[in-house]
Amino acid sequence: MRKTLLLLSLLCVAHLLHAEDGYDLWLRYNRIDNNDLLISYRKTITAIHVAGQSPTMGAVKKELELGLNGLLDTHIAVTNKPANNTLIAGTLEALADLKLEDKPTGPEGFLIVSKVIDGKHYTIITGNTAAGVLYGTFHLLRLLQTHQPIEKLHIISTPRVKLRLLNHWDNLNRYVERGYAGISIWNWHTLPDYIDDRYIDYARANASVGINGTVLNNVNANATVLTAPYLQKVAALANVLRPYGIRVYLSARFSAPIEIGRLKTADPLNDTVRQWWQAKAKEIYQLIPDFGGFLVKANSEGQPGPQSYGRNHADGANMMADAVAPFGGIVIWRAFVYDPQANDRFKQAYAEFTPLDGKFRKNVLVQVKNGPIDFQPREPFSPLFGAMPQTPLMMEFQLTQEYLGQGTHLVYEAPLFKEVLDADTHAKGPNSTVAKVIDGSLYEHTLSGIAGVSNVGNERNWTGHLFGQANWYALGRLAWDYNLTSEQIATEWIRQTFSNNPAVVASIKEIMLSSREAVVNYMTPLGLHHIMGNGHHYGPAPWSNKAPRPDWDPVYYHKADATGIGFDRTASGTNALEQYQPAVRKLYADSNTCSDQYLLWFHHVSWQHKMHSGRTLWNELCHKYQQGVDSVSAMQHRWEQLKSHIDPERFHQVQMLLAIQHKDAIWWRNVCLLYFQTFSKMPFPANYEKPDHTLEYYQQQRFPYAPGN
Ligand code: BDP
Repeated sequence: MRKTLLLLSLLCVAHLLHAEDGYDLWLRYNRIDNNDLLISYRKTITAIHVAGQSPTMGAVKKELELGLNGLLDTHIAVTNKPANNTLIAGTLEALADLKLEDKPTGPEGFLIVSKVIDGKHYTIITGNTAAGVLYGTFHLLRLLQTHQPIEKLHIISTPRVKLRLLNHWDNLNRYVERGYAGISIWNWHTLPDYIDDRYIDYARANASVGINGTVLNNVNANATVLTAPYLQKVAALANVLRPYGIRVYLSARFSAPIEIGRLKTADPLNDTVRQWWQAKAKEIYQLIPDFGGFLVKANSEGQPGPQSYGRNHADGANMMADAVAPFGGIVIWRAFVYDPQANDRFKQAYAEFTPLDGKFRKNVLVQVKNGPIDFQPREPFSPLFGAMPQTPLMMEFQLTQEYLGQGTHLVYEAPLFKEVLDADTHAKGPNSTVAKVIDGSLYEHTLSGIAGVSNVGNERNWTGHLFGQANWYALGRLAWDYNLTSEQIATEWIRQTFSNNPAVVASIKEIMLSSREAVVNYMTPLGLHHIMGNGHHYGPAPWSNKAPRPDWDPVYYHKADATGIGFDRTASGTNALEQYQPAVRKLYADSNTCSDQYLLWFHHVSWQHKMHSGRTLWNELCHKYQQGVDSVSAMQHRWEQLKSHIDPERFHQVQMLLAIQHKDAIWWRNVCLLYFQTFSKMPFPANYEKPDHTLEYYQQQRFPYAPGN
């Protein structure tokens, strides 16, 4: 007895030590801390019955046991024969005897239903496939974690978007490009023999939010990943992820036939090159029968591509698409291209890709970043959305916060994602939202996809900043159902990650929901963009004008001078606006009616320009920068109030990071206003906090080892 007690208390201590370092993400499964609810849950579910034996059903069983034993803090029996109050999980086929009237839809959809059969109460989770059952399982666990009633369930859910992917920008040496959470979680050196538990937990986390694919390596790809020894490693990861409904994809380097195939060319119309890719695809599918396909960055930022051979993106994409088509694979071809010769980077992707609409194979998706430039705190939607009716376009969001304060700023990105998805392209009249382009419904495409550039690394809490987890979470949830609101998603995440206490939920929600506008305001208000430091992209450097190419320089984007500030993209400027439908153009074309948010995206306006608030542009700029700083102070204040409600480790981490964020917000404000003042020559408004340094001081700051560069 004493021995058991000792063991138990040791286990408890171990549990406490590791309990709240963030590793468990939103899958903490701690005992329900509301007694009435706990009692009612325990009554509703007294046993688990899992029908079927596949690896995925094994994952279902494991998760149900882990989740329910933890949440209900009791031992839940796993039975072969369902008795009263059993939770039954199985595919529709396996549960045929139950004769359910309602059916889940699609290959990944699920049905959760409370049913009385022959006088026995059951909670049933079913899907057309085991993957559906898995998604239903996580949904049910989420209901418990967020303290929802479960006695009378009737939930039918189907994902709106087919491919819900993470894109890892992870190099084979484990360096993560734009990674702020340690090194890559993929330990290529010890693969395929060593399977880190983290791989499984990564799979669980993704499955819990419906993410069903992962591109393992950086878009700036190394061809080595396509060599036989590395494919063995990829196959080992595929085996771990498969039970969780996750397929692996690889970024493919276009010149791989030269680099690892010893060919003289990578010309997509060359027969030997085509055969090389076909053979490579065959080799991959022999190892990984459900391999997802290739992601390709071509002719962009120095990457090789079809244009090097006088061919176009469709020629390149189609060659690879033909190679994977016999095996059911797809090619995701990125539209992130720009040209230093062009007068406006904004226009390049549209210019290169719209003429190719209709020329891509059926198994090609073109992946477009949310905005026309590059993951800025706020961008208008990319004009490509709605402009390529015959091509399925996939959305690329960036979870890793390259331009949003990197690893140290708390920025909840769901409002950014939603803003883009909800934007109306007017491509087929009103209500042709970006979301409808992406889910394929606007143009009746069967392929559809959303990708998030991963923010995951090997740091204990996965994302470096604890709140980065919320962005990973939000991507999955929105790809599953983009009609969820940012607030709903935040609420779910907070309840699972921190607490169900209404006051805690409300406070953290305030912090999260205000954070995106805060970062816009203290970095790039009123439509400013791309004014950060070159290379590492950390911190402000609006004066920069010496990058190897002009379109990497902040001065290219803000165009501040004695007359005013902003990029004229109207007919009197580069006319990028022309790439939008007339109804969208109308929103932005007139500097007097264009919303403040996008003003400097589309107009060069005078420092005296009268804003909607009645202030001059200069004063509004000062006001917005200050507002950004104030919002961060408010976030800090709210967090401080939560001290007694959050475990010390996570509380302190976030507290310290918020202090950095506050310091950085002040830095951004001071630098930008001091610098722009050299053009506006206007005084700071009376109540303005005086900068603590001169512009020269700020200009001399260097960050040689800023991460992720
Ligand atoms: C830019 C990043 C660069 C990426 C590139 C891309 O700075 O590291 O390689 O995007 O998306 O934002 O290809």
